[in-house]
Amino acid sequence: MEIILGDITKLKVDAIVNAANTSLLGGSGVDGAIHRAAGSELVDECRSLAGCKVGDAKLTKGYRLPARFIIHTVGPVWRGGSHGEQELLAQCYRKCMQIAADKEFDTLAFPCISTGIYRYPKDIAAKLAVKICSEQLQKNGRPQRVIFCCYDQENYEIYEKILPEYT
Ligand code: AR6
Repeated sequence: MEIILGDITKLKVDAIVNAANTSLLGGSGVDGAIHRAAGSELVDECRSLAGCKVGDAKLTKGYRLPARFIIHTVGPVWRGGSHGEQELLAQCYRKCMQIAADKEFDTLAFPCISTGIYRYPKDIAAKLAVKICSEQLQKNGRPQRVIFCCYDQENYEIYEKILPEYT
């Protein structure tokens, strides 16, 4: 597991994860950036998927992205922490890791799901992300590289503190 500070749409990996909404038809934040960079064929494929539930994940091709595939997942909106947010965010990470293992991807990059527009506290989200990915790696032995792609310095510093506990 490693951390990168930067734009996930630039990463040449087997798959990047998109922090989408239940429509899967695009939005702002990282979702908007991914749709812009991948091109309009992406939304055509997304339309055929009939949406995605919170905590679930669905795979598409990467189109014009350097990444070969995109795993679209829908994180929970933070509503104080007592509305099942932890379990739903855990499910997002678990499902994405499981798809990557099933598809035999070597490299997978995550954004900090739910920590933007969906307002999930960054430190709680990061601890959960690293814990779940570590559990999945122990279970499946792959993907070989899991990248936490932080777009802001604050998230990067949070991950820098947490990751050594797991590696
Ligand atoms: N590369 C990596 N991370 C990014 C990028 C990028 N290019 N752009 C933003 N981030 P958000 P959410 C970070 O709001 O909270 C959309 O409209 C950002 O700094 O993109 O899960 C969807 O359609 C933050 O740390 O996703 C949904 O409606 C993280 O990505 C809703 O937003 C997630 O922020 C999902 O909200």
